[in-house]
Amino acid sequence: ADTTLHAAVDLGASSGRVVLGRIGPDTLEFREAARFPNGVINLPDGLHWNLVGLYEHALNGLAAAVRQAKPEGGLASVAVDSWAVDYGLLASPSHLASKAHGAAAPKQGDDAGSMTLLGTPFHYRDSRTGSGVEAVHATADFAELYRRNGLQFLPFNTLYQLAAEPLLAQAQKLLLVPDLLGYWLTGQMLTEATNASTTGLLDVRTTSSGAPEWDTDLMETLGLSRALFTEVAAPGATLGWTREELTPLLGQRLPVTLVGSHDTASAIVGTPLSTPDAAYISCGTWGLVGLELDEPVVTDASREANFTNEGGVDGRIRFLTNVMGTWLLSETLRTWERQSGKPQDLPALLEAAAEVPNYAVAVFDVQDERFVAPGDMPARIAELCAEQEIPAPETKPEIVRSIVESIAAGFAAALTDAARLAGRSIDVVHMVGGGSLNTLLCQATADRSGYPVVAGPVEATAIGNLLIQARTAGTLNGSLEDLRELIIRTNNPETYRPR
Ligand code: LFR
Repeated sequence: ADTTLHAAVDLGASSGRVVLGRIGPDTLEFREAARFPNGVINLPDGLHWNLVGLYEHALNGLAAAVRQAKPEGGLASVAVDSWAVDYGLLASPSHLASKAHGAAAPKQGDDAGSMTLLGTPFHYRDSRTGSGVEAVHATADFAELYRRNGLQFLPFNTLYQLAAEPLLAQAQKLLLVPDLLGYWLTGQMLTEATNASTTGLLDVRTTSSGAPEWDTDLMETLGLSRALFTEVAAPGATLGWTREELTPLLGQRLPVTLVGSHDTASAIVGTPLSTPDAAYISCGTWGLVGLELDEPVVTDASREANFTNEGGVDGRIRFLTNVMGTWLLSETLRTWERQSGKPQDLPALLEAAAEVPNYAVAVFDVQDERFVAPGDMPARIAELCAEQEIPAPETKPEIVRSIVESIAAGFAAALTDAARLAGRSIDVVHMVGGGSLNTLLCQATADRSGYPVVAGPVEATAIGNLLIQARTAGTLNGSLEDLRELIIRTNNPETYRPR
């Protein structure tokens, strides 16, 4: 057959899914084999993720995908992607014992097959990162860091988290979230390149080379041991086979391959960029707004505008900035749910929001830091509006409309910046991810930016994950443009024209 079946494990901040896809030169079909909730876990020492729970859901989802694929020829591979920057720390039992007894550290390579997860990994929205920022900037200021790693300032970039990490002294290895799941699946440790680029510890000059490298000098400056990190491997590499111990559950051993394991990297692979001047907005919890470039832009202007040069698949550069996405809306709904004890109907609220007259719409700065932590967003919006002396939205539809318009205003400003900083023009904007279903947001983004907005696919991340798996399996070949051709041929997008 000229098609193969693959399973994408795609973990987002508010939900995870296992997507089963059939891919071939003329085929791009997919369906959800499993979906499960994810979110912030509030513990006495801060905000965390339940990664072991996610692993369990992923395993059960993979088992379902294996069962569904069996009569159709079986799964050719699986791959994991997730949000960026967060990590688990690991150590072998003998390493921990020697630390506890004050003995000499064991030899390198000790028990690499059976390392223990230390503690409960933190959520990037945890506020401990504040002290990490101060500590890092006291050693290397932001301008120096930007020159080396090309990353926008986000208080939760991995290097800041590590400066505030209570378990660092005990750790032997650090694995980013998708790599940690990959380790639990296969027993093998690698750091996938696109996600590694979000740590702040990769040398930006190597990002577009196809062979990204850690910045070991920066690690040394920051007091981080190179031994804490594994080798960096590019998408398309094979991580390994699922562990024998998982076969009773999975039914067979499966090859686990590396794709763009940073969800945004996979989302951009899965974006049907239709012209050389196309821009993108990958809109889920965050709105990642920018351009795909061949070379990084590490200028004073790009640093001041807080644009990042993250690594894409095939050495592409994701030149983008993080804008507030649907987080503001979902936290607002959560607040109302808590207050009223009743579930909130988002489609009905969006419909009512569309009828709100312009004079009742407040456009506020969605990038304000107070929106990062979970909590009562309507109250924070009212507070911000009062400070800026703009009338605050009052009714639920007014609040929803103001949030949508304010996010769209943030998107429009970021698009203008992207074009200016990269010295390019933009002729079309592709909106992908969950936000592309929000017609009010798509239209507002077209209106406020002046560019046509082409919406979809919703599942760009899972598609990007599946396409790179299929290319690795030899079912597809060619450049990202060739892969995107397949999406363009099989996808039927909605276009929003600026009014
Ligand atoms: C989107 C995303 C962004 C990253 C943020 C935190 O899901 O991966 O690209 O900045 O989450 O990891």
